[in-house]
Amino acid sequence: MTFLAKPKLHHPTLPANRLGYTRRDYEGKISTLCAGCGHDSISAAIIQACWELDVEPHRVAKLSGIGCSSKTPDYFLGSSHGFNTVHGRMPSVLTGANLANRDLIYLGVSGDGDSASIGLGQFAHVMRRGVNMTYIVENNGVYGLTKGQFSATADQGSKSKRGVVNTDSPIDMVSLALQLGASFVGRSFSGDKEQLVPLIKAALAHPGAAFIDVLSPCVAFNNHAGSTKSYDYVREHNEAVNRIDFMPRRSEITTDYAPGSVTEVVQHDGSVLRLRKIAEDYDASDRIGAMNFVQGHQARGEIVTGLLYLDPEADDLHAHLNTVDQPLNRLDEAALCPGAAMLERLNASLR
Ligand SMILES: Cc1ncc(C[n+]2csc(CCOP(=O)(O)OP(=O)(O)O)c2C)c(N)n1
Ligand code: SF4
Ligand SMILES: [Mg+2]
Repeated sequence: MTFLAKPKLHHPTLPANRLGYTRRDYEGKISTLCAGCGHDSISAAIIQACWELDVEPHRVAKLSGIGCSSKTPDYFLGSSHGFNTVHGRMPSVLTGANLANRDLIYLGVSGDGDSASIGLGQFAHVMRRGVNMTYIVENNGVYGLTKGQFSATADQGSKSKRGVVNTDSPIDMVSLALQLGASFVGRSFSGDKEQLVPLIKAALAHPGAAFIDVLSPCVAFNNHAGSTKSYDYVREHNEAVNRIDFMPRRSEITTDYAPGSVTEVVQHDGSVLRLRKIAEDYDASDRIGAMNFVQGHQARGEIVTGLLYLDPEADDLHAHLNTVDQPLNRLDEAALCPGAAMLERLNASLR
């Protein structure tokens, strides 16, 4: 794969976070995507979120599949661990890595083709198992990398660049994630950094399966009139239900809000999400209500965005399997090979 390295020069006045890193320290190589591609804005939002959260880059593992979207981990977090897997297989590789080393922050980046077609089964199981990760689908309704075929998220009746009408029903990744048991579900738009950055920060801090569907227009193949994934269409039909402010445990809460306009949700790790309601009738703690709301609005052609569902009591696959606190890849031989007597007892218990 061709790539361009970035010059290492930093401007001396760039602000630094608590670790002493500037935003440049969270960047990767120069993007080779088309100018104006929504995916580049999502990479910028990930960089901003990790910088603001003071994430240590070596503690992040970024994984992806195949597609323009799945190429993007090359363009952010250049000092983090990375694995570009086979098409649609990112979730199982991420699950394995997470089981082996629970100490890293897992970030899965995928496309609508990668996750809703070839990888749909993998997507389903990583969500229902509650793997502790942030899973971002960069959703443009087409297979961008292979020149713009409709993907499974393309809306019925929407038109391709050449005027072909899509006759198939769409798969809504948000509804699927809700149904499959994800404990954090959000939707956003690559062109709305104000909404996307805090959503990514909250997802990274969430101790369970966090899913974000990000509408991310493909300027080469799906940004025309008749597309429902174009910049214009998404801007015109975007219905934000709330806005979140994410505060890590240590920060002092300084912003003032009118009484009653904000709900605070404290997560396991002490981080606080402040949810400012926009839609009065929306309750982000009600999974079934969220499914009804999202689907009802979708039937009217509206795109519901924001933090759509959050389980503040979420746990993850390690809790379900009752694994030890120490990462499995750091267990020594004595722990991994407890001896013949233990094996005998184990075998006896299974007879
Ligand atoms: C096993 C396999 N089948 C098909 C392909 C061809 N292929 C490459 S990327 C892609 C779809 C990418 O679409 P999406 O995930 O939406 O990413 P985008 O490029 O739109 O960001 C396909 C079908 C492949 N690389 N491997
Ligand atoms: S083809 Fe589409 S998805 Fe791929 S880089 Fe270009 S604009 Fe982005
Ligand atoms: Mg796509």
